[in-house]
Amino acid sequence: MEAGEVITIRGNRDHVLSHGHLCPKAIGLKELHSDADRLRTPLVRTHDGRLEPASWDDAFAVIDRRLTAIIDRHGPDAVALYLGNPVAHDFATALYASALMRILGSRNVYTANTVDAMPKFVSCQLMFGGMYTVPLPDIDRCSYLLILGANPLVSNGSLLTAPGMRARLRALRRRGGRLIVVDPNRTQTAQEADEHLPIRPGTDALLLMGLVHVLAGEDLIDLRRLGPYVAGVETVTALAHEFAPEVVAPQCGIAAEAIRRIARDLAAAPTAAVYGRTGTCTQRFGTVTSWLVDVLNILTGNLDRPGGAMFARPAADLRLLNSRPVTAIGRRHSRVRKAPETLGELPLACLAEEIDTPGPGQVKALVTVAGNPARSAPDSARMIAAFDQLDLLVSLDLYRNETSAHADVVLPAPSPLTKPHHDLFFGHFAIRNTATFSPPVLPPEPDARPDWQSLLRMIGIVARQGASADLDAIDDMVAGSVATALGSASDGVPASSRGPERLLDLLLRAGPYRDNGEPLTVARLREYPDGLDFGPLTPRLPEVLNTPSGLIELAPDPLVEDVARLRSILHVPLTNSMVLIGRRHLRSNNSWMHNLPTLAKGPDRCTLHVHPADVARLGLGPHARVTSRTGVIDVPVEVTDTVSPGVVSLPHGWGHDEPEASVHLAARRPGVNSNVLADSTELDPLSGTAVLNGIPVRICTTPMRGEFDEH
Ligand SMILES: Nc1nc2c(c(=O)[nH]1)N[C@H]1C(S)=C(S)[C@@H](COP(=O)(O)OP(=O)(O)OC[C@H]3O[C@@H](n4cnc5c(=O)[nH]c(N)nc54)[C@H](O)[C@@H]3O)O[C@H]1N2
Ligand SMILES: Nc1nc2c(c(=O)[nH]1)N[C@H]1C(S)=C(S)[C@@H](COP(=O)(O)OP(=O)(O)OC[C@H]3O[C@@H](n4cnc5c(=O)[nH]c(N)nc54)[C@H](O)[C@@H]3O)O[C@H]1N2
Ligand SMILES: [Mo]
Repeated sequence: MEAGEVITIRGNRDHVLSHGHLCPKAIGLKELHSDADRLRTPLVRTHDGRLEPASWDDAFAVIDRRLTAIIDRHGPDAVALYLGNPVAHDFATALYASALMRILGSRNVYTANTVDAMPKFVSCQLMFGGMYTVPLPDIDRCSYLLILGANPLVSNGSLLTAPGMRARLRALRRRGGRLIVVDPNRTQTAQEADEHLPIRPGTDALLLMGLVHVLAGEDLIDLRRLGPYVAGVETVTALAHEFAPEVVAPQCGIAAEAIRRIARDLAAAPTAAVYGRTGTCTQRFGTVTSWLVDVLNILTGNLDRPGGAMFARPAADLRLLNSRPVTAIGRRHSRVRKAPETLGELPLACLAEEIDTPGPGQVKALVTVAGNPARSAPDSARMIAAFDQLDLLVSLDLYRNETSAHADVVLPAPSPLTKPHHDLFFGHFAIRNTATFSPPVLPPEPDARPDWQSLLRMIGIVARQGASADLDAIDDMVAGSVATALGSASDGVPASSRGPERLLDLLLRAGPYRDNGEPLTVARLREYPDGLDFGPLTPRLPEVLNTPSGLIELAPDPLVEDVARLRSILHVPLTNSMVLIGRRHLRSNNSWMHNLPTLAKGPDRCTLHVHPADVARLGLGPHARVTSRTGVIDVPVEVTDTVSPGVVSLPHGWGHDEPEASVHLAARRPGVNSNVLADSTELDPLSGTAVLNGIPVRICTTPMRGEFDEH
């Protein structure tokens, strides 16, 4: 900093977790802060249909009037809430958004989970009794790492907070370990590996069943110390019986011999971990695949031991707030297609139809918090059309993006550099137990309000106290409910401070760590700007389990039942139709950060990767037309043999061509919205998660529309 200005952003070498590693997106925060397109004042839609700047009071007066009328007339279910990905990155927004969710009491709660990690959360809920009880590959100590459907070199690790992934994976190989990557794309991570297995999209569950089959058939199962804690081993091995490597190989596109070899290596490795991420989740067998990943960790005795797949012990543990019963799946159903709720929310793929299908219980108002469903949700063309049928759309966002462009009221989020930070959510998924509280770098900008204050005012409105409610009283109520949820783990609500730090304090005090014998608090964390290090992950069984039996459920009924669906694809004849998968880029972040010069520069990113053999076979030119059951797009072709034949890849989050949006730099190279191709009726049934990878498509050559326009 110099004279109140950010000069440069660099990593903190002394930080206990990052050791100075920075993702390029962090460097982008400087440009985000000064981006003229970033919203600095609320916007309200005027009578002639334009979004115009307004005062906070006027914006909330509009929300109060219209939201109250909708709830009065139609009840709380008429109000839907969508929480986007960045909510998980902001402890304050996350805590107040869940309070809003609770107090609103609508069944129409949606989050980015059902286009992301919900399958893993469901499998962990069923197996271990907690959605955040997620095994993490202990990559710094393991000697064999099998990665499926993840590209941590680009994503920086997902449900796996481990800064500096390239160095960690190289260290694994330097110490004699092996890295195997299963991915239809030869990604940057696959290029670092000892072996890359290009799997046919959506068939990982078959491969994993094949591995279980070999472990069982060759007497390689060794639970080690897990024996007393595991139920259902025989059920799982019996299920795997018919999935011999020779049977699954043709469907997966991976040789039976390779499957047998991997099973043997996995069993023989001194320590090993299996890890799967979005490629194993946002596909038709998401939950079964996520489950089988951990079945392998368990059958090889690698769960909960150093070098295997371990559980974090976060300083602030969200599980203390929410010890859901295992039955928290399918208690309610969506109105239109009767899709089951999972872990308190409905599938994002159902939201558009809940808005555009008339009848009792129809969604009339939508509040989006840090999300862009116009680009992130499947069949997003229908989603966008549905926005315009709402009586009220309120968006909390940094930008007038493709979603907030349709809003009636937009509430601007503050620049990240003006916010404090604590990794509340990601503490549950970090490779090492640490805690940091980072105060804001810059003071608040004039007239800026943090998201949590906007949410608090919304809580006041849905609690029928109007736009001028006593916010302190509401905040005390929120803190009281957190303290109550923490139960005996909490010693009550200190009245001295208010706001998100008080909520975080309650969680930290109830957590497992002490500092010099004193409870951990935000004030104490502030004394350690480089973070507090609680050491490497340590074994947590059986104390971490929260299943009714107190055991690890290796064969929960819903998963066992879903194997029937897996069985049904075993002998389906193979076709040579093309399938579409996604792709991420180091200098992009889902649908945003495309407006920042340093991150946006370089070659066009929104291209269709096509294998040379397919280019030749389909006679493709420089542009292709991609058609799915739900949509059509025209996109530039990039010929590359990194992607498997029969598979094409396209990143999501592009298509910055919405006329009402205001992202000027991004709009210069808008790209196309891949999610018009994703079919919102295709879900992983157990988790309600959309199938975003493995979408059947037809591809033909086409001139870009722009080329015609120019002539
Ligand atoms: N086809 C396909 N679709 C996908 C995926 C895929 O791989 N393929 N990936 C899926 C995944 S994993 C995810 S997580 C979702 C993401 O989907 P979403 O969460 O719906 O969308 P994002 O693109 O992350 O947009 C986040 C928005 O939050 C805003 N924002 C950033 N920080 C803040 C803040 O502090 N406060 C507020 N109020 N706003 C903020 C940004 O400006 C941006 O507009 O997309 C999913 N969709
Ligand atoms: N730079 C950057 N970092 C990010 C993000 C970003 O947009 N940009 N997004 C963040 C978010 S929200 C998330 S959720 C994480 C995601 O983190 P990751 O899951 O690590 O990242 P992806 O690139 O989505 O990796 C998914 C991989 O699955 C592969 N795949 C597709 N279909 C299949 C299949 O059927 N089977 C198998 N085995 N593989 C398949 C794809 O080719 C891809 O390489 O990244 C986060 N980090
Ligand atoms: Mo995500």
